[in-house]
Order: sequence, then structure tokens, then C-alpha cells
Amino acid sequence: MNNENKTNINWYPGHMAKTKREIGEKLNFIDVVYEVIDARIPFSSKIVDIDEVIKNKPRIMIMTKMDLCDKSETLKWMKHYESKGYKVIGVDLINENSVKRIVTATNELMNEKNEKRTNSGMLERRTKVLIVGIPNVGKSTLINRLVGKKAVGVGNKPGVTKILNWIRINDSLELLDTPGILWPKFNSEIVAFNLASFTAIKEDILPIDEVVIYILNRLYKYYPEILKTRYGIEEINEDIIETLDLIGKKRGCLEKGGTINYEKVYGAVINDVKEGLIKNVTFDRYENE
Ligand SMILES: Nc1nc2c(ncn2[C@@H]2O[C@H](COP(=O)(O)OP(=O)(O)OP(=O)(O)O)[C@@H](O)[C@H]2O)c(=O)[nH]1
Ligand SMILES: [Mg+2]
Repeated sequence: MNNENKTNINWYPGHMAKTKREIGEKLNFIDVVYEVIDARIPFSSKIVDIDEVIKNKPRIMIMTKMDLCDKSETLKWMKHYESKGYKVIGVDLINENSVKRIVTATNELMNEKNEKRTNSGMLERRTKVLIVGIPNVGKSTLINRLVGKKAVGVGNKPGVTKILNWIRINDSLELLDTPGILWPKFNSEIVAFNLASFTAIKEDILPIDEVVIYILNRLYKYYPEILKTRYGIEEINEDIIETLDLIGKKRGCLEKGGTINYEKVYGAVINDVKEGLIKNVTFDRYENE
């Protein structure tokens, strides 16, 4: 990734600093951490200073939204993190019941600790898991999947979970849901645009026209067929304004007199990504661009 392109975008609401502090206070009670990442942005959605927050707790990296990502590209990132020693599990929290793999991996991590306890005559302790990640990656959805019912609120916008919340999964597992956190300054403009593209930051942090042009450029460069099929466009070229016009016409985003209403076009594209109608895409590229 090219991180040379520094940016001054600063979005760090007070409640995120508070969440980080509260996680720090609870850390002593935590056995395992689930670090939750969006499979479409396996680099940009990783919290930069996560190691400072969770210290050296055993952890499992969980990549959510596998149903929406470009699997071949995301696999490169999964291998990359595995090569750094992470246990990585990819999940589609909407369509699959794949969370058992997470429970198994958690038990494996805990076996040694629990053996020591039972050998010294103590009872096995309920495993306490902390879930951390940026906003809107699916932390609360993951908890609901593990519980098997709606135990905590979810929503397709950043900032749904507001407080830390213990949820008991079963006799041996208890989870701490947390509000999404981000680092004080995004370390590159690409990261900021990736976060905006996938609704991890609020829509008004970056100019919406720039976010949509970024999305369309990404699609044009890496997924031209997806772009063409989604909007019924036969030919596209690098002139993104022309593409915006074509989308506007196809979608009927027009003013009286037939001129394009760009605000409507922007809304349509953002919504298509948000609703998963544009899928099989991964915006973080493993190879340098
Ligand atoms: N397609 C798809 N959607 C998912 C998946 N996981 C979560 N979502 C959706 O992503 C959105 C955000 O989910 P939440 O669980 O509220 O995310 P969160 O990380 O708790 O967000 P905050 O509480 O705002 O930090 C919801 O609309 C979920 O339905 C997944 O694996 N696939
Ligand atoms: Mg939540």
C-alpha cells in the first residue's frame, strides 16, 4: 500500500477515546480478543494502534462480510496476516452459520490455560472475549450469531453500539461488545476513502462527490465488469464524469429538462455499495499499486 499520501482528516469523536480507555480498564479480565476486520478492506479496517489497546492478549482475527468481498484478493491478505502469526477466520455473518469455527478456535486457545487450572484443582473459568474493531464491521452481528438470537443492536451505519456490553453466550463463553473505534488521524488518504466507501465513517466526513468518484475509479480499475453489469453500461473509459452521466441516465437521476442530478447519482452509488448490491470487491490491494 502507498502510505506516502498523508492526510489531515481528523475524525475522532470523544466517545472513541472513552471506549479505548474503558477497554484498557477491562483488559485484565479478558482472555481472548476477536479483532474484527471488513474483508473488503483488510488493510484499511485494521485499527492502527490496536496492539497498544489490547497489549499481548491472545487473539483471533475475524474477517466479516466475506460474501461481499473479492475472495481471491482477500485471501492474499489473510495469508499475509497468517504469516505474521495471526489466526484468521473469514465469515459471512448473514448467510452462513460459520461461527462454530470461531468457538472451536477460542476453545483451542483456552485449552492450555484451562488445563493448568484444572491440574491445580481449580474450576475451568468462563472464557471472556473482547470484540474490537472499527465502526460498522459487524461486531454486534457476530455476537448475535454466537448467541443465536438478537442480543445486541445492529445497523448499517457507523456508531450503532454506544457502550461496552457483556453478553453471555453459554456456560463457557462470555463476550464484551464495544463501540467501533478509529485511530486519531487516518494515516493515508486511500485509507480514509476506503473507510468512507464502506460506511465505516459517517457520510459527511469526506465530500460525497469525491467518495463516489473514488468508488467508481476503483471499480473501473479493478472491477469494470461489475460496474458495467450493475448499471447496464456497455462501454466505459477512464472519464469518470462520463460514467456518472451514464449512471444518471440509466437510473433516471435527472432534473426537469434532462440535466443530470449528480447528488442523486452519488446517493445511488453509495446506496448500492451499502446494500451489498455492488459486491465481490476488495479495495485494499495486496500488491503495490
Ligand atoms: N453482507 C454482510 N453484512 C454484514 C456481515 N456482518 C455484518 N453485516 C452488516 O453490517 C452492518 C453493521 O453491523 P453491526 O454488527 O451493527 O456492526 P458493528 O461493528 O457492531 O458497528 P458499530 O456498533 O457501529 O461499531 C449491519 O447492517 C449488518 O447486517 C456479513 O458478514 N455480511
Ligand atoms: Mg455494534
